[in-house]
Amino acid sequence: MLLLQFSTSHYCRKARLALGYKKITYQVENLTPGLHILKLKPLTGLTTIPVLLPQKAGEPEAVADSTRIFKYLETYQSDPPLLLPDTTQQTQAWLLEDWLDESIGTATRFVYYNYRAGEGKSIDSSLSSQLVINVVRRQYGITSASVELAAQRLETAMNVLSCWKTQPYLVGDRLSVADITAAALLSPLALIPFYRQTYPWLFERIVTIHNICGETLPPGLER
Ligand SMILES: N[C@@H](CCC(=O)N[C@@H](CS)C(=O)NCC(=O)O)C(=O)O
Repeated sequence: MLLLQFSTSHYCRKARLALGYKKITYQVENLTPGLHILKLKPLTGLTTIPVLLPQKAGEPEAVADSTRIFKYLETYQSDPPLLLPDTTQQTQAWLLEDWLDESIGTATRFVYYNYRAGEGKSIDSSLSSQLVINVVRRQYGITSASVELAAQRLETAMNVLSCWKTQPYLVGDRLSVADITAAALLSPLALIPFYRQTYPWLFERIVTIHNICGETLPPGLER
């Protein structure tokens, strides 16, 4: 299998965590932002990564979108399962997955790039890095007003996810799509001191889930 990705994308981290959890062997191809559209559009009709290419007869040519990748991987190899046996719990896990994917992953992106362009500039103050950050900010419409809204959404997310303080999994009694999605999509916050200091439990869970899935820890959490 081949995963088309941007190396720094938290949505691609989400796909890698699922692949790692299932111990599926795969390669990655890092696409160049901007030029990625030329490759993806004809392949998937979309412009976003991650995209998984199963590269096997009888399998789809390309699976686009991290949620579809979860569903595809579950049919490709059911063990260990990403889904919970109880249907009510699994419905709740998909609900969390969708909310994290559509709302919180975007909020993380806004707060993260805003930080990297301001207080966190010293993480990489090179011209090329700041250029990329500014292109991303323009591409996604990251302004001080939209960052404020995103930060409020993250505050709500921390309340919703605070059950992680006392229990290892967000839903049920084993790892699910909800845990993997939260661990990936909130991981960029590890570089922001406010989140590290205010929500230490979040980063403990993120580390544990990366270890379970055999995925390299995100920047800020490496040992
Ligand atoms: N819902 C999508 C979101 C993926 C997404 O937003 N990917 C971003 C990178 S983090 C992307 O490909 N951006 C490039 C573009 O939109 O052209 C998924 O889960 O796969």
